[in-house]
Amino acid sequence: MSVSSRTSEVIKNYALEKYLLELEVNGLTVVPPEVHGFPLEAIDQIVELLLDYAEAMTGSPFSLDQGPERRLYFAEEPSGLTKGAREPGQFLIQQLAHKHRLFRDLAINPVAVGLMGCLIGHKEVRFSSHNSFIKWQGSFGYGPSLGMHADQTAQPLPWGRTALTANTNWCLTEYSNAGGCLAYVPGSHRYGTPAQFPRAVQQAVPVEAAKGSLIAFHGATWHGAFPKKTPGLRLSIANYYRHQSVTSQEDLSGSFPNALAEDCLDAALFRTLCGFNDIFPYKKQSEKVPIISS
Ligand SMILES: O=C(O)CCC(=O)C(=O)O
Ligand SMILES: [Fe+2]
Repeated sequence: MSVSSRTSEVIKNYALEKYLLELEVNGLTVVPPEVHGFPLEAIDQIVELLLDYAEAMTGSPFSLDQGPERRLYFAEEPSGLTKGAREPGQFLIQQLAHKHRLFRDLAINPVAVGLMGCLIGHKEVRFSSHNSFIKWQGSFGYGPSLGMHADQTAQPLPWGRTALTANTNWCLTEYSNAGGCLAYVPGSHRYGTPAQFPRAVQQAVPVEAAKGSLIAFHGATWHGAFPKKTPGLRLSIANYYRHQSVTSQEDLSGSFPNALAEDCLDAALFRTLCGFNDIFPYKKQSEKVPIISS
């Protein structure tokens, strides 16, 4: 079955019309666990895995209630959203699909992929990256800008109606304003521009959501996050998707191991979303060569 026909079935089977309407109007929607169907027990397992990776990567034990047990610092100036942060309040665990089957199963959750397909195009949607945000208490966060941005900002203007990238944030812990949840500007995907200041901060609203929720948003939607004022961890996974014509953040089409792609709930879909079947970028002569006829 093609990704396209699979997707329209998913919309019908999971009754996603309400969430599609929110994406259309607001540029973001929150899908509760009972709708997306990814089991909460699997979310709990994922949390345990991430706490273990966080300890292995930093050397500090991490707990949901306390955050990192030891004081951490960046040996080098961080880049991206955390650039200029006075002290680290979060870090990213990258390349999750390499690490455990559960992360691959999450990335191909039919509701997540269906919604991404509606924004980007069912045939054109591909993986871009699979990252976890490990965030703990800190009054600064992303600073006064709240780190507001649109994910597809690297793409040249004018942006059209079709999303060039789109994102899912899986809330592995409860999302609250004081707990440092995602911030976004409703309807900003229609402005068709990178985030503008101070408007992006003035109009930002919190995305509060229960543990296990799936937040889906358009690549043009202005978003960031509030500082985490409460103790403990805010854990999320950002499974980020792209239009086939946009470069991926992680090199999945060229170097993701085939054997791992086979080991998930839907290997054909996983391979398609990696871009294994795409003609570009080719890695050897792809056009036929004429030979001398006898
Ligand atoms: O939760 C956050 O800190 C921001 C997430 C974000 O910007 C993203 O997933 O693109
Ligand atoms: Fe983002």
